[in-house]
Amino acid sequence: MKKKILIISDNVLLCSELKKIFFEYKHKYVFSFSVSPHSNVNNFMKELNEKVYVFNLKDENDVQNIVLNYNLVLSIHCKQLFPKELFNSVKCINIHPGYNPINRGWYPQVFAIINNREVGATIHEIDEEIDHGSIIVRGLVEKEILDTSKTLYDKIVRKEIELVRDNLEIILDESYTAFSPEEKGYLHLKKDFKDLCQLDLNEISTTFEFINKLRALSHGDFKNAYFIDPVSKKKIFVSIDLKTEF
Ligand code: 0FX
Repeated sequence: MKKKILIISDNVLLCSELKKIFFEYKHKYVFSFSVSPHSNVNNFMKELNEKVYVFNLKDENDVQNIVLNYNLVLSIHCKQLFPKELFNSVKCINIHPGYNPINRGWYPQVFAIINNREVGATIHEIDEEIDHGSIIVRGLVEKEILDTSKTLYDKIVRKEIELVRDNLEIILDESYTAFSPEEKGYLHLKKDFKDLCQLDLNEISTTFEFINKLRALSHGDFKNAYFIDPVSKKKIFVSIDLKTEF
């Protein structure tokens, strides 16, 4: 009998990139795709051209369904927390867009720019703490002065795809040797990102710190950094565009 792998995701683009790699192993494994209740399942089905299930990991029946029907769960930027009833019964592996344990949690590249920390991608086993379980493989990406959140994120996603491509066989047959993170590291939550977005017009910092904050909060068309106009009281959104001479 072929081993049954469940992919659970909230990131349709990455899921569709990784599907091509997963399907190279179709002769040995059965892959099923699923999303969280807050993702648009129709969008996933259209993009993946596959049946896509919806699993609510807060629902005991859904968790039992996964436990009974799958041999391995792969989380691809799944925004739900995994309950212990799930990861204690089935091996659950997470693909994280940060270098554990340095950049655990929300939008790792944002905090890596702000705090000038190394950043990359990690594939790890899921345990009771966020982005904390034993590390299967991880890799760094180069963070440069010209990077914004967007350009650094794109490098991280490329690293995630590379790590999956190079290690999928040992992940699927669970023949890898995982190791514990060296320390607790740093964990950032969604709230930390939201707090960062409001710029205080009276805050005093160096220009370098301010440029770094704007780089960290500039991500394509997303309206992240803002200040409140003292006159109109409206939010005014700010982002930065960096170029070299040549
Ligand atoms: O799927 P994902 O790339 O990752 C996020 C977390 O960063 C990650 O730690 C967690 N494991 C995963 C489940 O969720 O997030 P996203 O697709 O919502 O956003 C991608 C990038 O876009 C993000 O790193 C920063 C940027 N972004 C996104 C939103 C929604 C913004 O700059 N502003 C935003 O409002």
